[in-house]
Amino acid sequence: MKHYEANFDGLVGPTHNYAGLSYGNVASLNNAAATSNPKAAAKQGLKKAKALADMGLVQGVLAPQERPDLHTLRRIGFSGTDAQVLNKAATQAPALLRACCSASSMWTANAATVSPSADTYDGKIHFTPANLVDKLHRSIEPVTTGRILAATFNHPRHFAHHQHLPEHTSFGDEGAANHTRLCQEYGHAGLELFVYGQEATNPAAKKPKKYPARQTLEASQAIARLHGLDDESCVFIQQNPDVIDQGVFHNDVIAVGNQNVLFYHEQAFLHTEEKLAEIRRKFSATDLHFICVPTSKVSIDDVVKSYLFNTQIVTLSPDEMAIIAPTDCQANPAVSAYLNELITLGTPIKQVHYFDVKQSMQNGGGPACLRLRVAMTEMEVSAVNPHTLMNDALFNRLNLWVDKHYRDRLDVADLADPQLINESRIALDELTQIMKLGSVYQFQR
Ligand code: SUG
Repeated sequence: MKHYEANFDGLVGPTHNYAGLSYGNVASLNNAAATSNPKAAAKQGLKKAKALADMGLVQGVLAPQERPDLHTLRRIGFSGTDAQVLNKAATQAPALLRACCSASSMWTANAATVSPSADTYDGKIHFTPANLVDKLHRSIEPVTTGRILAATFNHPRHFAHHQHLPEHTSFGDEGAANHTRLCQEYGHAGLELFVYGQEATNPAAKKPKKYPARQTLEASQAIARLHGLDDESCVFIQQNPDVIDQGVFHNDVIAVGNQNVLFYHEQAFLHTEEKLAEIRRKFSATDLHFICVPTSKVSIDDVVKSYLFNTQIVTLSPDEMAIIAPTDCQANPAVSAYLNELITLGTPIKQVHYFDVKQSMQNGGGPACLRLRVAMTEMEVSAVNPHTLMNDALFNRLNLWVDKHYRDRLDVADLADPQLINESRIALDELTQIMKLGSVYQFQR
């Protein structure tokens, strides 16, 4: 049977804006209060997704969430009509309103952790939505994320959906952004690498001094248990706390894996040599490529600015992988020189393709943040809701939909505009019909 690694990209929602909500994420803070362009953001994302589908990869789309999140605003005591709720929040608690308006569900690398059927105890693909407790604006995502995942991967024989982990900092979980999987073929059992920022129950363990470590070891271990992964198919690695303090808020900003390739920066992890030895021991095949980028070639500052590691490594044919990079990598002299060299080094990575995803980058989300990877057999692909899979028809339909409903500029002050609620609802109601999702937004009303 054929097997694939599908990418499910988050469709950027109509309220995409720059509110500076993510302490520890340098781009989010630097662009706070800039004017956004939701229409361009959604189209940049669609273009990347379509290009990957055109490369022959299985590509899906995950629907955005409804924002402003009136349900949360009512839950915290704002009452009246929808317009009154918005108005009261805007005047009494503008920071809370901003948190309830983010289009942050676009970064589907944070939607969930996914273990493919080849790795799990029951032969199903397991999904656990990330609780995202570290950031208020993201902590309101997991329930709807779970619904969207269930409406997309909607076949109980093939897909197992778990509830997100308990909503406490001990279980801080940011999903696939801190998880990567090495394997020989996508359909073969793989080695799942869980990278965490801190140990919540061990106050003596190292952790960053300045910025938060969003992922805990306890969360990563809980996911491995839930998904029924055995010890020999997991490696738990601590992220280097010093790089978190320099703006590497998720591991996917400093490392990425695909099949038998692990591409990482020399400063990415703690106890690197020990952990690489564990990977070598547990990864049974011999042709493992550790591609380590030294600081002398690319500094942490350049890593954070360019998102060199927030690239997608995709397999185009058995001996050819490509890197899907943001144009910011091309614009950075050290990084573009490195990438030009990388494709000549004799590793499986032979091509680089650049995409303009600037609207997302300005909030700290590169190409890899915008996608959730799901390794699947041919039969599992055919069990996915077909209306979520990218093709010419869906691409054209979604572009028309964006043209019809999205604004081309949005300032933070515009989040108080009651018209934005109607625009967003009308757009998402139409989208649930296009993607045949059912009532995924119902509880938010
Ligand atoms: O959680 N930015 C997101 C970016 C997520 C990137 N994802 C991965 N690395 N996988 C975050 O920090 C900024 C929103 C704002 O400031 O308006 C934001 O949420």
